[in-house]
Amino acid sequence: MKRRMTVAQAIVRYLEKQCSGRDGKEQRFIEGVFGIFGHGNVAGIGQALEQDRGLKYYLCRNEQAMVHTAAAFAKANFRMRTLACTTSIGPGATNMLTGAATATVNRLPVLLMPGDIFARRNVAPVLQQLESGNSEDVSVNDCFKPLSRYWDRIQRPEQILTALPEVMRVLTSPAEAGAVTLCLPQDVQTEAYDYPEEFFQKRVWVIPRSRCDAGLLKRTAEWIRGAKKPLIVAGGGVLYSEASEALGKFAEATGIAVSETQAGKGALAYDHPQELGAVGVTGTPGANILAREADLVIGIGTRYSDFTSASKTAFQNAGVRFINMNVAEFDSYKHAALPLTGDARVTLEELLPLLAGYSVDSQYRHRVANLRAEWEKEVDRIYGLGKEPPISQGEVIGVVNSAMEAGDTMVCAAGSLPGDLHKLWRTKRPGGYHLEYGYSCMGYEIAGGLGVKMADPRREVYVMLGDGSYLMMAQEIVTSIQEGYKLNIVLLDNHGFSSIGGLSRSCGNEGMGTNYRYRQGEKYDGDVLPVDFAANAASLGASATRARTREELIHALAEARRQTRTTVVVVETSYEQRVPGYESWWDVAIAEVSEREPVRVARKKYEEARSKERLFF
Ligand SMILES: Cc1ncc(C[n+]2csc(CCOP(=O)(O)OP(=O)(O)O)c2C)c(N)n1
Ligand SMILES: [Mg+2]
Repeated sequence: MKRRMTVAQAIVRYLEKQCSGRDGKEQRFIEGVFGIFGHGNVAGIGQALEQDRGLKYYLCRNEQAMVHTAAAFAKANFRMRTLACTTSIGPGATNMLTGAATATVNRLPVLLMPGDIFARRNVAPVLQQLESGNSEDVSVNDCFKPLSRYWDRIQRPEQILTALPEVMRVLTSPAEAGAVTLCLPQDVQTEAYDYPEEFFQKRVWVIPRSRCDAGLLKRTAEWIRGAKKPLIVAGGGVLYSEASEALGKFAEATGIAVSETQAGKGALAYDHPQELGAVGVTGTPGANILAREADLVIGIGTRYSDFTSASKTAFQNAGVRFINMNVAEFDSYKHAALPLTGDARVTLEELLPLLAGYSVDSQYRHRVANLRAEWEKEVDRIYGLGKEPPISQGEVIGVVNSAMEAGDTMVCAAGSLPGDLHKLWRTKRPGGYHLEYGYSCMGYEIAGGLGVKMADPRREVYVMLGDGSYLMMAQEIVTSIQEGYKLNIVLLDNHGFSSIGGLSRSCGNEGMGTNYRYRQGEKYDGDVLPVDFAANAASLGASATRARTREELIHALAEARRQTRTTVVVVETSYEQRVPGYESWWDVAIAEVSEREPVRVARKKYEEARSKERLFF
């Protein structure tokens, strides 16, 4: 049986039928399609989506934002579901580049379908076409190649018969997941072909729980038994593998302490007895001290970004060895580790019986308990700073944390918030803490919050972001209102980029370009710019309020919870009052020569700190 359809109609029909499966659960993999139409997709994919309502269409305001929404949706679903994105050719397509990079860096599956220039070519150059004198096989969509885990351009209708299964294989592969880009020339989208009916059968893509090498697992048990100061570094892979319970049991049984990366935070609840919290540049003292001393680091689902490894200074024990559990072979070999290439949950479950009777010694257990207790005191101190307005960011974090219920999720991405949240946030369940910190992309926050809400509309989603991020991308508030997906947005207004201002000063400079103040001659040191964020949010349809004090913030958040539409609470926070760093360092290269004394001083300190960077063999 054949069915005559356009390429676009066939793509839509095919995607509708694809499911993911794991642990006996099965679900539709592509929940819907976000899109902005133009001449490059309106008559192709647009026509198909309008005629075939099996794949739900969502309208957004900006193509970059919709990719963030799709990635956040996938992250909140632990990569078991995602969304697709359709654009016109040219600027609509290239607007997705930043979203594609964000998704791929974070290993989150998203399907991008940018329109492309005519395959027929005779009408070139079409509106928005990039011309090239040395090839007719070039379009702006080639820019997606390094950002995509799979990239293809469909030049003939029958090519989708082999391309779409590849698209699905990569999207559902835990090791390969990232942006998948399927470029669709405007004319090809509308061409008809007799597609075999079987192509549109339901298909379940099982996301496997692959097992590592049995011999290496045995050796792992030997290494752990021989270790005096082991430490677990839990990354995003723990969450994607839904391995939190297995990790909790493993930590309890062995007594090995668990530290968490940004993507891995929430792997264990903050009050789990083995949980030491954040590790690395934005880590807690406990996690960082244990990391420094560790003779064995067990990395689970982590890619060891510089924030986790403190730019390769975190692990200072001369004899430190690594064991990495990771679905991606690439990551499992990092730091010359004993590679346990496989799924985190089954690996932990199979390892535990091999460690029967093993436990860390009582000194280690006491130390972990003490470090935990000291840290909780420090968090309480920062949560209760009690500064006059403008209040401190740490205190705002505490108030938002207390306003949330166990099932809710907090979303953030860039600025000074991620570092403070990583340290201070008390996470109650896996998925409750949603940080995009692979790309730390300003603008992800509200668009991402929308994806998190779509993943489970029953939960309250709290988006925390700075004034800089808000000004970069706030327009998806309109989408949240149009779709009826309510967000609780907390905007921390410190009149500029406090994170980068602080970084600039720590490098011996003066924070040029980091204040939202009027220009006065050479500098921006006039009055604060009169941006009215509450009025801005209200103009987009949100319910907006301002809060100056702790009490006003508590009240505003309670009000926001009662609202049924998106709310924005604007809090002015102190630019200077910072949460300190604890026992860590980050490599930001400082000018080797300068006319300025503070830069020379900073460079000297930098060179000393850098000498601690290690390679592992
Ligand atoms: C798209 C993008 N551009 C630039 C940066 C570099 N950057 C990181 S934080 C930051 C400032 C963020 O300002 P704001 O949201 O107000 O947060 P604050 O630093 O004040 O906490 C900048 C420019 C980035 N992460 N993302
Ligand atoms: Mg700011």
